Amino acid sequence: MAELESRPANGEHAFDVVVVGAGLAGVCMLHQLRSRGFSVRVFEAGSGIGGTWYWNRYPGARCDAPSMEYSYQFDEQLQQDWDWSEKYATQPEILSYINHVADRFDLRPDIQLNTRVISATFDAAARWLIETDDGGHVSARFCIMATGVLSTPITPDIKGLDTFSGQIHYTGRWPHEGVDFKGLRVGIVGTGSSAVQSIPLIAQDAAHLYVFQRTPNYSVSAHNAPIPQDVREQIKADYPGFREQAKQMFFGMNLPISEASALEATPEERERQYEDRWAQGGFTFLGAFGDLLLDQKANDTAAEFVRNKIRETVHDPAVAEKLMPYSVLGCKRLCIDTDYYETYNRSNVTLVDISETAIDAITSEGISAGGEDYGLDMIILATGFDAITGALLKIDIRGRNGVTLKDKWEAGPRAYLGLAIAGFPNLFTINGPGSPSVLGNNLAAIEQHVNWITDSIDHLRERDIACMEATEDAENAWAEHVNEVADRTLFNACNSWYRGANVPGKPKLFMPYIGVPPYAQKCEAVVASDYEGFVLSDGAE
Ligand code: N01
Repeated sequence: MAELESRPANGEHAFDVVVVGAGLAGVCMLHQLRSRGFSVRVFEAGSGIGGTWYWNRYPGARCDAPSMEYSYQFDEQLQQDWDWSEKYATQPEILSYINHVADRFDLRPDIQLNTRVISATFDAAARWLIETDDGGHVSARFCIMATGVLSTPITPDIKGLDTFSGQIHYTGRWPHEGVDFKGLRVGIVGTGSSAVQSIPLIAQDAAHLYVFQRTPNYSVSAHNAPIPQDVREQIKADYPGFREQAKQMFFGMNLPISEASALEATPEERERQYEDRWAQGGFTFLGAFGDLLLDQKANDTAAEFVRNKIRETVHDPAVAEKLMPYSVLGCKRLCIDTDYYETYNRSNVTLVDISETAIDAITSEGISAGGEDYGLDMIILATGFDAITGALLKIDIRGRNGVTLKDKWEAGPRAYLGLAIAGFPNLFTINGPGSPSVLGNNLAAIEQHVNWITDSIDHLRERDIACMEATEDAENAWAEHVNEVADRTLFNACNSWYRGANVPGKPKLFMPYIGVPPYAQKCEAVVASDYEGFVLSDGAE
């Protein structure tokens, strides 16, 4: 094996690769690199591995992609041996799966927990110098950011937040010991996926639950259930074929999208299709017609169908009306629920509409909104994340000539293929801005990136090339293309976190790439053309 190091290793603190984050991405990255003989150190801020599934322990947390797909595919025996219990796995089950993988492949010795990376600096010798919050320093030829796309919770700017005398919990930083709601008056702020998953379970225990809703979201029933044995066996009989089929699907998961147009269908046919997809549950609803995310009028028909489901489910028409979104269905990530709308029929649940009045303040006693004071013992903030770029920009990343990533991305994030950034050689981002990442099966997207990065680093080693860097031209052209594709759809039609619209001051730019198969083809074409859009060099300035 050719040596990667072009200068003497800096004692035991020099690695071929440093990986930041030990969630699903970091764990997979470590395994793939180590299996090719690279020395790797993974740093993880948490006291355990798992990333999203380590932090988000709120009641009801589970994946919204089917578990038979939301799992690694790099090892056939692993996917044969592991049995998911339900169609959509719970957070504890996913976390135990990640821990199983770490043990099975003996990954823990290369993962340093309780250690946050605070800076990464590209030096004159073409190495990344990594500084950690425990005062540690290591160097590596390559630095891979596996920092997660939804890993930096937002603290909402609400007056008096620090004056509340009861408990405050963030869904994205849930206490490991769990939370007891019994007999408590609980207020939850936010109605995105985290709230939609947790509200039905909190309502079962709390004395009273107040839901503070600024914007209603569309939610589709998961119809979650144990995975029937025959379905499990059928998939396992040809797991690689099942994965391959998913890769050909537009969102990279087995979510068939009809080619038919909602507008050309008769009202009866539309209703039949929507009912059929609704009964299947989950994201499959979005595939009922091919034009739902392309044509406003087509989208309106699906949106009205969901509003009718809300009308049918929620007994109080005034509450039902408040729960109905009138925005474009799907331009914010659809929520997938179990008994969400049904929960508003409980006598111990109150929906507080703050769309017009906002929350005036949090006081020591509770929440004041719309001239009313809601006395509370506990506040839960399900207020979302600084998505896709938040975790990257928390680290002081400096590329060539000391340029910081923060400055480079001042007007909005740009990354070639969502993988690499001009001016930041040998730095890779897993599921970075400009890659499909959250628009589909996030774990399949992770694995595609991990494989591409591993192959690229291996390729550099074989050819004895020190540095790989995206060009600005390629990066700019890709960023334009990402937005052009988004503009052809309805995805830009609302203030979603896909566009950074949920974070005050964040540039509004559509971040994920829409379309898994064309994206994967582009990544393959780049390799086939000897890394078009990259400069491969000896690393000299
Ligand atoms: O966050 P969100 P989330 N006052 O940003 C409200 C993934 N996920 O954690 O819409 C009052 O969707 C905000 O209101 P508005 C999934 O991809 C996956 O729920 O800005 N309200 C909104 O209602 C998901 O899309 C799973 O008006 C305030 C809510 O808080 C993504 O994570 C499970 C406020 C935030 O919703 C994010 O979901 C959970 C304020 N000051 C999450 N500030 C799976 O199933 C914010 N809000 C895998």
